[in-house]
Amino acid sequence: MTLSNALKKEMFWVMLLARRLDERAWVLHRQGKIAFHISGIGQEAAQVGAVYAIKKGKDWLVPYYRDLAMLIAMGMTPSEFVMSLLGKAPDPTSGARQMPSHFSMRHANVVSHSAPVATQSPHASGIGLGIKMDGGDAVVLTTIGEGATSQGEWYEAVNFAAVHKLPVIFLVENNQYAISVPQEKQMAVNSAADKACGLGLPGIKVDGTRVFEVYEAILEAVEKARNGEGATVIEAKMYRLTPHSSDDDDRSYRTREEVEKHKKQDPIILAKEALIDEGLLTEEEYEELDQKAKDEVDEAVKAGNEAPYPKGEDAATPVYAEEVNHG
Ligand SMILES: Cc1ncc(C[n+]2csc(CCOP(=O)(O)OP(=O)(O)O)c2C)c(N)n1
Ligand SMILES: [Mg+2]
Repeated sequence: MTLSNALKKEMFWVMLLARRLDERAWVLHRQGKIAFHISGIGQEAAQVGAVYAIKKGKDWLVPYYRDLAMLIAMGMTPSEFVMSLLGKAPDPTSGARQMPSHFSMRHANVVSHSAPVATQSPHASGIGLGIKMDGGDAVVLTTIGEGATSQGEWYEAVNFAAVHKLPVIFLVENNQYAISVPQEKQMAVNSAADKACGLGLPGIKVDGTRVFEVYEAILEAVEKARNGEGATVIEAKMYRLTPHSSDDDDRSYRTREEVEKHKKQDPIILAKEALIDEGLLTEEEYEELDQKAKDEVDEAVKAGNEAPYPKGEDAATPVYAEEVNHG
């Protein structure tokens, strides 16, 4: 399916909104207003391209902590994200019990993950098995960083999906670092996609800075999975443009020159240029969209500031069962 012009512009808008929201989270952290932020800056193209290739609400998404733009594409509002950053009661993920960026949206089939990296991958294969056993035609999209593909859980999950021909797309967001560890110290192959052939699956490589290329690659894998042809591993390569998290100082392990070089491949700039080249966007329209994104983020922060904190006496609800039947 080729994307309509309207959808292309919508995808760009989601990327831009996610970027401005992510940038504001850094500011809130440096102002001492939030405890923690883990950023998706530089990964928006892969995330938004992937979501537009699945059927929202029908298919399943098992994301990881960097997927802010993916969640915005799934319909999470900026204010919902800000609620989780500020630890306010309306946080839809957990009512402020979970760390920010451990996303879930029950009504949209977005499944929460745990903090140990790669534990989401077996969950995705399990959901895929459930779909297959029920005879359904939904698919599961799950994401992971390239570093976490060194974990046993990832191999187990991909192997299981391969053996049972499960409808799962394993999207690896290769941002070239696992905190301070560069890719070449993490794996002996050039791409996480190369690991797929040893497990009997196709391994596809795509430029993760180009939103429409990612969309095409994921769509092909989704159609295969929906047709009963099994799982695919896709590596979208990009660069983590920020430190690992608000608690990391990346000057200790990479040069400013390296980071600046990669800013030329910023997926927002590339998507903007692509739309301008196609005659779908002008510089003036971009400025308007950008202002709209900033205004929406301002509104979200205002709503977050005005929202109440959870009540102390509710802290353990629903973390622990109210009644436990030991019989
Ligand atoms: C099992 C486990 N080991 C270590 C950590 C600490 N940790 C959190 S994120 C991370 C780096 C993961 O890198 P990558 O998979 O490339 O994802 P990225 O953060 O670069 O998106 C590590 C080591 C963890 N959360 N879980
Ligand atoms: Mg990484």
